[in-house]
Amino acid sequence: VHRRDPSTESETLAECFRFLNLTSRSFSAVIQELNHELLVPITLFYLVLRGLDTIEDDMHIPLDKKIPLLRNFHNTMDIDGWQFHESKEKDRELLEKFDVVITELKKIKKPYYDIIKDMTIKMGNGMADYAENSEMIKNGVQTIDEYELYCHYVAGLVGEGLTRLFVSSELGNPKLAERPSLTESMGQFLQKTNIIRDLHEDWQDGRRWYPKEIWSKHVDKWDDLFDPKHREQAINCISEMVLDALKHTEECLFYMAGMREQSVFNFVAIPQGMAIATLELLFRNPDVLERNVKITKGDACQIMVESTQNLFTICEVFRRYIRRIHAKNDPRDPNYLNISVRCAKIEQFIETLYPRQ
Ligand code: PS7
Ligand code: MN
Ligand code: MN
Ligand code: MN
Ligand code: MN
Ligand code: MN
Repeated sequence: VHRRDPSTESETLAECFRFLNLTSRSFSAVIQELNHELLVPITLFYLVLRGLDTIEDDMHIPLDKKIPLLRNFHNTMDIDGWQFHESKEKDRELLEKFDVVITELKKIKKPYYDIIKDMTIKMGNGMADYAENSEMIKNGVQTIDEYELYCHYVAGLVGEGLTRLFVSSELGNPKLAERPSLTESMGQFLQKTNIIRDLHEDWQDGRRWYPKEIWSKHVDKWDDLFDPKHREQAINCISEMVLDALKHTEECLFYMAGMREQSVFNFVAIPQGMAIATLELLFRNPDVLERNVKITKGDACQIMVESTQNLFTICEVFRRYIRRIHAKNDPRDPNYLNISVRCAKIEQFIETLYPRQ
């Protein structure tokens, strides 16, 4: 069943894999272990969305240029030879040589290509809506509903596209396509974890994804979160964000129960395992307010091993980190009770899946 075969790879495809390794910390390894049928389509799906996200993230591109780039990216991905040389982002080399991605996209099966294109239309327009709103109308995301709609555009849609690819290739249970809320939860859980973790980095870049509905309960002004005088309140704000992310865990475990093929299981489970471990690390951690915190290499390796087995072992990963969050919960936190109940419910849910002797 193995996977990449460099001897038959075209030069442009080899270049695509080089970009995958260059631009992705978390996904490059799991993507390259994917079943042969989906290896190239998902690599290209990743690179198209990474290209789109590089434009979204680039604060040096003026809005009147950025918006049409985002909205038209699904057409751009058809234009032979298209390259973009005006980005200052870390991943700009991908855009500077994007023609190799376009060349390879034309070679994949039509159903896979159509799914990628459809998701690119929806994500590009969603990102553009938010870029327009946050710069011109108001300051950042207001409500939890708006926050979740953004997470839908940048991650829920990725999940939808991936699920359609799994089902279309017959590597995923067709029933998954009938349960869109499970897929949505998979994306929401990853994206919320990313947003909670990137708090300081995004603040420095002048972006704000924490919804006002949550942070305003803890501080009066957004910038106060980063003022050491308000450390306690800021930590409680992060707690509430973690609590909100934890509402997706049961549906994520349910989704993973629907996997039918080992390489696809690993591909979906590893990022989820990393996410729950990251949430535990962020929970009540003042470092989040100063820098980008990351789980250790050792923890990452252990999660990698445990997540690449079966539903039981990924449940054990979740159980372990939920217990640690539960144990770290602080009675002085205004959400102490809510967090405690949420953790107990998740522990109970896992317990009913796999009763302990
Ligand atoms: C196609 C594998 C498995 C049902 C580039 C995987 C940014 C967290 O913002 O790079 O740079 O800090 O750390 C991935 C659901 C998406 C959601 C989304 C495409 C899971 C562009 C991943 C990845 C659905 C928008 C990477 C959501 O974080 O972000 C493929 C099932 C890209 C998944 C962005 C974020 C992903 C993300 P940043 P990171
Ligand atoms: Mn982005
Ligand atoms: Mn990004
Ligand atoms: Mn250039
Ligand atoms: Mn981020
Ligand atoms: Mn980041």
